[in-house]
Amino acid sequence: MKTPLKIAVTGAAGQIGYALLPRIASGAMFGPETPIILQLLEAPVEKAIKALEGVAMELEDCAFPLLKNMLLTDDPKVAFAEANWCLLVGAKPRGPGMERSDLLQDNGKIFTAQGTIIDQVAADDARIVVVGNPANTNCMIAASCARRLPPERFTAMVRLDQNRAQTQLAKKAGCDLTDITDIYIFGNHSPTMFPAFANAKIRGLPLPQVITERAWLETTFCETVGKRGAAIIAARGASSAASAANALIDHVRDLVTPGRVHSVAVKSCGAYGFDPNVWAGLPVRTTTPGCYEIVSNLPMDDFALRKIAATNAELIEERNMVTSLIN
Ligand code: NAX
Repeated sequence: MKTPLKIAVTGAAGQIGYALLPRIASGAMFGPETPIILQLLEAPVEKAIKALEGVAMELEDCAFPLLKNMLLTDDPKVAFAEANWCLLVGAKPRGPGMERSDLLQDNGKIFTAQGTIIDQVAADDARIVVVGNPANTNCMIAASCARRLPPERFTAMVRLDQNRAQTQLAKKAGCDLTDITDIYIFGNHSPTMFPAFANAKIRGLPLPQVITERAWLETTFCETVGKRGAAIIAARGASSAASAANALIDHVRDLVTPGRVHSVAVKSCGAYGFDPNVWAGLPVRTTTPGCYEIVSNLPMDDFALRKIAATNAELIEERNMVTSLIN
């Protein structure tokens, strides 16, 4: 049998954790041949640890053949020890009256600490994925604390936005979801992100030749995708959980599957005019399992360039709010 992969998951007793862990343990993330060990981290709070014990009991009761062991802890050094994948979901939610800059500061501190510890104790091949918001900037902070692990190992999740965009386009065109391809997310995981519709395809045809209502694409479509998280909170009374967990499965599965082209927030290195040191959603092509290259040659019209400039400006503004946390 293969050596089990060690998967660290933070915020494991939260709502995304609850939807995510059974899917990882069932093989949806790493395939049906890869045994796994889950290393689950929660905040050092009695209620959270108790809830985590309950989640672990349920995972035991699922009797997943691939799940070889579980470790529950409130100590990041234990959770990240020799981990091959570190899925950083846990973060503080924005409280009443809290400014965005306060959230950036509070959550930024979590990612400084976790980035430092991951760099010290995780496996040599460790890959880190940040989901906790503000995901792009938290990822930049965590990567800045690493000395051993290079920045390209740190990615943040914009896949939920890609999946949302794909569905909205299929609904508008009245086609099957799988007919929509090449739709990628540029920039921040926030309402400023840009789903680059002009590069998308429907059954291989350029999307604007099929959905000819340019005004709908520029306004309704971009706004619906950008504000989908808020619409779900308004309807459900809680933020996206099942779809976020599903997007993380897609993010990692596509990162370990050579040839896949998908949206991932990575260090931009200046692609498409982004500041070279921000983590921006970009199309990447997986080269070998866990490695990727940025797809940097897609044409961008004036509208796209303006949208990219706006989301880039927001990423720079976020970075300016956390300069004290960047190493
Ligand atoms: P929950 O509040 O349900 O769960 C978060 C969990 O993290 C809690 O159990 C909490 O105890 C734990 N936690 C807090 N600080 C921790 C720390 N220092 N170490 C370990 N655990 C810690 O939130 P949930 O709905 O699961 O969302 C988690 C994060 O995902 C939030 O930041 C949320 O904003 C973000 N999201 C990101 C998305 C994306 O596409 N990038 C989409 C979904 C989601 O909104």
